[in-house]
Amino acid sequence: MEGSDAGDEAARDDDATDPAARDPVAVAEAALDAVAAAAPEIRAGLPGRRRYLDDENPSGEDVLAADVYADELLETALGDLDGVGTYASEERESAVDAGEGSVSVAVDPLDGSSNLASNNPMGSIVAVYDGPLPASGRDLVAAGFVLYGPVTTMVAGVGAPADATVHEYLVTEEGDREQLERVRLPDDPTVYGFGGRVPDWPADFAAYVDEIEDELKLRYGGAMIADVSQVLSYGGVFAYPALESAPDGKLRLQFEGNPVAYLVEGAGGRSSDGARSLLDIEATGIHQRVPVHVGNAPLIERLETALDDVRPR
Ligand code: P6P
Repeated sequence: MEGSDAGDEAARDDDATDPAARDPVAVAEAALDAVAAAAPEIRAGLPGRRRYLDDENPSGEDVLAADVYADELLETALGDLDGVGTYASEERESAVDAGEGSVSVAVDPLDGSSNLASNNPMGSIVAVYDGPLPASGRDLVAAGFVLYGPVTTMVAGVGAPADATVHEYLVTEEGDREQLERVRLPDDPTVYGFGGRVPDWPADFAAYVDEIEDELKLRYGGAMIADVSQVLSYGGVFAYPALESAPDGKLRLQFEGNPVAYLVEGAGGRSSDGARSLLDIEATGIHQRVPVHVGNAPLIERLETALDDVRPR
């Protein structure tokens, strides 16, 4: 190896031993900053990428040009960070080696991208795990989502799930995040939103819906993080439940279930697959699906009672 190359290698080794690169929480903060920094460019690229490509993602879903665009921007933004060793995306079959580092980032680059055709809100989700994938939600050291709504905002938390406090941030045109209020679920719930077709709901979930629908207003928009944002703002419950046709539901644990459970639990709510916190589910694969229910604790407790015999405890 020539002198200059040897020097470069030594510099990279120094970077890899940089204390900040060894501290998962510091890497997690940098990852959230990187997603916020990429958000304006992702948002600016949406208008010209509303067409479907002749392709499917690993979950068998049609892929929009915008999905690929957001995924490539986020891989560059996150993969280059010191301390990030693995990048995984809902749009890619397997995780990508991102160099030295114990931290793995898992992203849904454009959650709810089918809303692009109808010009409804969507977002980018990031889960930051301390360790390899697939990972338990208890290995999260940060989670966040950017919401491309009338205003571009981020909801995020850093630290172990049990210690996380969640805040909303304004994402500026320059890609900086300016902290706003701490996010706490209101005590009195107002809204609910449930995915899947009504005839495809198992009888016990349908019975739960009958029980709570007179108490709450229906808010369902087809992008999980936009619907969860409603729950975080107004209180209530969001679910994409187990279906008769899909007993594990639709949403992915690594990219959607774990991060949204981290955020809702950090905001004082609860998550459940019908029997336990999503954060306690054993990770078996990066695209494993899980029934997702998140919201005010009393509503989740009533759900688990209603679904008592569905998922073994
Ligand atoms: P459906 C978006 O495709 C997504 O993964 C979630 O963001 C959303 O909650 C759900 O799927 C919407 O699914 O069946 O209502 O189109």
